[in-house]
Amino acid sequence: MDSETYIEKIYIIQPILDETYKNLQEEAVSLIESSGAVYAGTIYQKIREVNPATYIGYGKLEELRKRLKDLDVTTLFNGELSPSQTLNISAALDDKKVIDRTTLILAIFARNAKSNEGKLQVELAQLKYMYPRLKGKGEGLSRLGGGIGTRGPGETKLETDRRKIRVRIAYLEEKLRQIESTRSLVAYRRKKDGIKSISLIGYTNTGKSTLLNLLTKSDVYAENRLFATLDTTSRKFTIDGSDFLLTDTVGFLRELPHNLISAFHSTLESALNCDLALIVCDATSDYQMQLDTTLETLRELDKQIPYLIVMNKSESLQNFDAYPAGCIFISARQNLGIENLKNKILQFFQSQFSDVVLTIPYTQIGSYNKLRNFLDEKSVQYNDESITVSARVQKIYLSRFQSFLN
Ligand SMILES: Nc1nc2c(ncn2[C@@H]2O[C@H](COP(=O)(O)OP(=O)(O)OP(=O)(O)O)[C@@H](O)[C@H]2O)c(=O)[nH]1
Ligand SMILES: [Mg+2]
Repeated sequence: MDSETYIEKIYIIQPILDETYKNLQEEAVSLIESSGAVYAGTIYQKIREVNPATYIGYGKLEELRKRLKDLDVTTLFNGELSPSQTLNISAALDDKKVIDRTTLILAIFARNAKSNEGKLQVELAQLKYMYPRLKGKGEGLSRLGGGIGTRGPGETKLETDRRKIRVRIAYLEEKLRQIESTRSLVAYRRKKDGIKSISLIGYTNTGKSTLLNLLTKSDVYAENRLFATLDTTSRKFTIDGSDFLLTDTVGFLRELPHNLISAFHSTLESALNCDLALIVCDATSDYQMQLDTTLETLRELDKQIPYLIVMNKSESLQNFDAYPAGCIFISARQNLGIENLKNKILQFFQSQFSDVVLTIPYTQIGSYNKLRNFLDEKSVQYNDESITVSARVQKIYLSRFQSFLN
């Protein structure tokens, strides 16, 4: 099969577990389109009890088998399947290729990974996900043909045996560790330079990259599809003469599988290591779900960062009442509300920091040096008995400097 011209058609199996199933199905259609495949249809199944062997019941599978009999389609189970469930469903559907939501998202990630690190991360996640699935079959994945789950950075490795995969996994993990240690050094230098960092986080496709482009006059890839951004990009920008570092990163998705979050853990980690987060939501879509998903993901990653809520795409809103209190309405595409956003960012930093003048007797330089990481020095003046330091301190750290305050 020629993987260049082959366009995969995907049929969705949508389990009905609660009332969100319709939204999940629509999202699956967007995921399919974002992966470069074509949506072919959906079969729904209300789940009263999960069948451990095939998740959905045999009756439904037989109905689906008949429906898909003469079609060249891949079936997407819109949830997570165990390796054996995947194989059993495939067997029940005349050996049709079966993928789950994680495999589909990984395919999108593989397609969109641009940086070296992004590619390594995706390949690692793909191999880890594939590994137990290879086991069940006892043969290479090559029999599955082209398309999702067999494409991407891992492609050339698919013919290799399990031992080679294990070696490759170890190699990728080591490589990523090296990249990460370089990055911590960069982050450390930045902290030392005292530039405040702001990260754009939030649900996928809400306009984070568009906002980065607008604020920093950049040209990062922004597109109407899910997970257009995978790599973390940082750019400097200035508000009223103050420099900030703005970071754009991978977006979130409801029920994003855990192994995907962990695959991108170090990428996210660097973005979430910021002084302020702007949580970007799409005001024209289910913003409450987007916000909840984002806050939930931050909790899972154990990140407590101060944030402002930015309601993007608000250019044609008629009613502003139903939105969270204090959120900032903008349109990144039409450059609306941006001055207000900048003011809110400045106000935030002004409320977080105090400008202080410290007097440090030479006899206490040692104890002052231990605290220096907690402030940004603006100027230092050497006197006979002491030094005088003008600095900016986060209010939460102010008490540590009590004995040096004039
Ligand atoms: N109507 C409208 N569309 C916008 C606005 N801002 C961005 N968009 C569109 O929303 C889509 C997604 O924008 P991106 O900037 O790629 O979104 P993102 O949050 O970076 O998405 P991912 O990187 O895929 O997670 C694009 O088609 C943008 O043109 C806006 O203010 N109004
Ligand atoms: Mg983006």
